[in-house]
Amino acid sequence: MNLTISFRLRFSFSAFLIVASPSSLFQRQPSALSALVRHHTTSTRGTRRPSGGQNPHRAVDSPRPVGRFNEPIPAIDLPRVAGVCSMYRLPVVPDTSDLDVCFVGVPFDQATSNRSGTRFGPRQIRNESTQVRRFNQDTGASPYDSLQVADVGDVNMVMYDLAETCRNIRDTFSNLISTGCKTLAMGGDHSVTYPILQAHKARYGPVGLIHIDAHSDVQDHAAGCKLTHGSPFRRAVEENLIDPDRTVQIGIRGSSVSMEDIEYTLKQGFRVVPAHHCHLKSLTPLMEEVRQMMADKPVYISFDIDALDPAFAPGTGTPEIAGLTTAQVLEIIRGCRGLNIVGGDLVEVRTRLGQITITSLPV
Ligand SMILES: [Mn+2]
Repeated sequence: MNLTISFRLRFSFSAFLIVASPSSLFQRQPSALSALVRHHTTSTRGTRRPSGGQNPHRAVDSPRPVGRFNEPIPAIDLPRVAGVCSMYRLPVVPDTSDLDVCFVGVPFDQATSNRSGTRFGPRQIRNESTQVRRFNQDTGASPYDSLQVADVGDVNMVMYDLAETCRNIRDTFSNLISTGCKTLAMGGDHSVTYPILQAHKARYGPVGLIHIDAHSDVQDHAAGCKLTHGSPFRRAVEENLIDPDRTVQIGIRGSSVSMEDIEYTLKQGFRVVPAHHCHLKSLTPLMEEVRQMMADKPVYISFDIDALDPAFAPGTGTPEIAGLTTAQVLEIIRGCRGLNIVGGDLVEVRTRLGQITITSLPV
C-alpha cells in the first residue's frame, strides 16, 4: 500500500470510527474538551468490568488498575507495527457480555456487482487503525474514558453460499447485541447491512436509518437475485426493518439503469439528499433536520465508503465522481451526536488495487 492510499484510508476510517467515535455517537460521555482535562470516567459500567483493563496484546506490561476501561495501546509503550492487529489496538474478546461497544468484521464480498475485494476490508481497516490515537483534538472526544470497547473479531463466513452467510451474519449480530452492546461493523460489501438490520429489528423494532452512500441501494433484483450489495434497503423496507419516515440518504449521485430506484425511495418517504445538494454549503442545517426526524428513537448509521469522492477514497468497488469530501462526512457524523444510535457500519472498503483505474472514471 502506498503512502497516498494509506493516508486516504486512514482519514476516511477516522471520519466514521473515531472522529465521530463511540463517545460522540453513543451517549453517556463527558462533554468534549473537559474530558481532556479531567480525564475521568462517567460510565455506570466501570465498576463491574472484570477484565481490569489489562490488554492481552501486551507482551511486556505492568497490570493496569482494576476499574479502568480498555484503551488503545499507546505507541510509546508498544510500536504500532507490533502486537496483534486489532481495531484501534484494543483487546480482542470472545463476547460482548461486558462491553458497551464492539467492533466486528464482516469480511464478505460475494454480492458485489463490479470490483470485488471488500472481503479484505476488516483487515485493512484494522491495520490502518493502529495510527489513530486516544483523543480527538478537534472535539476532545475520549471514548475510552466512558465506554468499554473491544474488538470481537469477525463473523464466520460461508464463502460459497450467500443465503447461508446472511443467516450467519444475522445470528451473530443477534448474539452480539443481546447484551445491550452496540456494534460497529466493518464490511464487507453493502449486502451485509441487510442481515445486520434484521438482528437490530428483532431487538429494537424498525430503526431510523442514516444512510451515507453514492447509491440508494434499493434495487429490486440483479439478474434475478434478491440479495446483492445494491439491494439491502429494498429488503429492509419489505421486511419492515427500517422506518421509512425516519430514513435519510445522503450523497446519492451517479448514473443509474433507470429512474426507478430514486422514484422508489421518494415513494417510501425517504429523505434523499443528493451529493450536489451538499456542496458549497454547511451541512449543519441538514443534520439539525435529521436529528429532529430521528427524535429519541433507535437509529442505525450505514456508511458506504463510496459516499466519499474517489479522490479521498479510491479503494472501493463502485466509485462515483463528485462525491462528498472528508470534511463533509465529518459534519454529517458529528451532526449525529446526541441521537439514540444503536449500531453502525462502514462498508465497501476495498483497498487492494485501489488507485489503478481512478483517472479513467466515467462522467
Ligand atoms: Mn452502498
